[in-house]
Amino acid sequence: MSALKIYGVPRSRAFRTLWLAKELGLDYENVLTDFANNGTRSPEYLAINPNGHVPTIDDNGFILWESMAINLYLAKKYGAGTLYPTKLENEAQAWQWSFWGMTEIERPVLTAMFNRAVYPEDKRDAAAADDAERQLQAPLKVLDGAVTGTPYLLGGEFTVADLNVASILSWARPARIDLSGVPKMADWLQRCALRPAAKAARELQR
Ligand SMILES: N[C@@H](CCC(=O)N[C@@H](CS)C(=O)NCC(=O)O)C(=O)O
Repeated sequence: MSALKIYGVPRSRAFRTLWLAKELGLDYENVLTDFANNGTRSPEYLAINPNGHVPTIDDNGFILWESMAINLYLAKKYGAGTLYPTKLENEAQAWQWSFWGMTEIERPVLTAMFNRAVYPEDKRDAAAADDAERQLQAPLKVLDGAVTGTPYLLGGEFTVADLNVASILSWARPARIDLSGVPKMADWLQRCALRPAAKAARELQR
């Protein structure tokens, strides 16, 4: 039995943590708690995450929820000096990009994806999707600028900052977000997505 349990099906935000676990080479158990069959609402699951959302981790008895907090915690614990920056300022930049991803881009990417790819055709709101795509233009330009002249957000090496933001933007393709105006950002996203650990995590979604 693994000391680390990751709750959540791979097609959910648990993907972020599964990708990170693969980057770090962690031994983990993926508990396939699924919102589609109300697994996130069972009394057992609500006892560890009263929000009824995934992902949650149980790291040898330590329970943590919120995908970005989980990833920052695991990266710091198991990847300090590689995936997790050791310099205080760089650590703060990893937080900056993680919070930025959640507050500036996650909602509009999801809105576009749901209304272009997930909801049944007759429930899709094309105007809401277009509006969400418009909202993304400014933050995606910010990201494009941040990866112009540097391969990754914190410099030469891929870190948890890249993983956290790129995992949100893994929805950009099903959301059919036009990235032609942000070519550096599109290249960066591709670099992140082609990492063996990212591919291995996507395999879990099949
Ligand atoms: N801010 C949370 C959001 C978690 C979240 O909403 N997860 C979705 C799946 S991607 C979920 O559990 N939905 C099921 C539900 O609300 O019942 C995080 O990033 O961990």
